[in-house]
Amino acid sequence: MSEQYDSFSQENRPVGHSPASFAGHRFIWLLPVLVGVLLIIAGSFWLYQGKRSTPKLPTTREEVVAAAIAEFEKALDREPGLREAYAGLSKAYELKGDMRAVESVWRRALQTNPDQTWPYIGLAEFYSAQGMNSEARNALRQALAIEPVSVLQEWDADDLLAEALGVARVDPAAVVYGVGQMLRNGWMLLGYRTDEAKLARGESAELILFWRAPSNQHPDEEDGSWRAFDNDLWAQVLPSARSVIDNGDFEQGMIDGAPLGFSKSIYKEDPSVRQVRTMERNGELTQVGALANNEQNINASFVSNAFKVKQGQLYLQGGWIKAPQGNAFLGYRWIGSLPEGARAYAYVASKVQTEEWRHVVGVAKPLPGSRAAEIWLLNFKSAAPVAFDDVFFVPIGQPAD
Ligand SMILES: [Ca+2]
Repeated sequence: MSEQYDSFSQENRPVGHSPASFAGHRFIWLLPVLVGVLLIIAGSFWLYQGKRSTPKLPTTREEVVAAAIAEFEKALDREPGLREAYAGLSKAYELKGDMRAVESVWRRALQTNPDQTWPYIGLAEFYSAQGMNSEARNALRQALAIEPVSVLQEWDADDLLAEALGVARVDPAAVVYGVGQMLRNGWMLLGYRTDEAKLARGESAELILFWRAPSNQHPDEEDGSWRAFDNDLWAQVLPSARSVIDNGDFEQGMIDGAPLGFSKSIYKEDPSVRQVRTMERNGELTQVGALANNEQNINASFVSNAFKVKQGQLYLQGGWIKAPQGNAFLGYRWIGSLPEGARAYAYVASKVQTEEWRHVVGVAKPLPGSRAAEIWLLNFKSAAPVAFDDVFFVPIGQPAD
């Protein structure tokens, strides 16, 4: 029975920079812009309504704010889940100087959207701006328990995460990536937090995975790495995860005409197509594996040295791809006594074409009978170059069979 998770091509937005400080939400600059626009819209709507009913137009700032409040209230009557309307309404009350009303706007958002993180984040922002840091932390703590990935991406809530996990601290260099991959056993990998550069270099790194369990299910083996949150949410803490491939960051360059660790290919391309180049990625120069396809070589690959795999173990595979015109694949092939007719290879990202560097990731589960595996990086049916960097393949145990 084939149990591969290759049908979920993950195309995650990279979060390659640190979250904003606790007091400074990363997207805080968006709010005045958003509110400005909303005030104009609300104002125009009010003007339009006003022209029909009464010639009196809002002229003073107080009148415009009052009109905006009325419009946002109307919008919320119709759509109580409208995050932007709460943001606009809270800003309008702030302009009015009514801070108690701002707080109650977010309390209302909470009541009508109890399973969402954004009302807690709105509340945390408000408290934080008021210097009410313990209230802000409480709100964030609750948001973390609902869905930690987006909260950790938007806020520097590392200390709250450490507290929730019962550890002294979490790796400050780690970054949070969203995944959202549902496995066949019903467990969903929401995302993870790690220092991928370390993994790609072959060093061990802290890896924290966030899972949503099927209703009321627990991990099969609740060893010390699993922490239960509310809402069937589980965090899996691997203090020293390690990638099983060499030179996933391509920094060790070429050896005998191929990138170290990627001596093989599944195609017969001219060797000159397989290169290590220096390119810019996330603002830094770095060495990358390039498959410089051309009209004579439309299929090319980097195949890693084979490595052992274990049954009962899932693997997290990820990497970065740049393929402005190419057709890039990132995947793996299982090796061993595989079931009759099973397809040995699969991809966590297929047919990727991307102008900018794109982060891709997915979970792989060894086929029954597989004892080893190799990484496949392909540029398939394309006459244009593609590049790969920070490729990793990390054993992560498994929540359940
Ligand atoms: Ca590199």
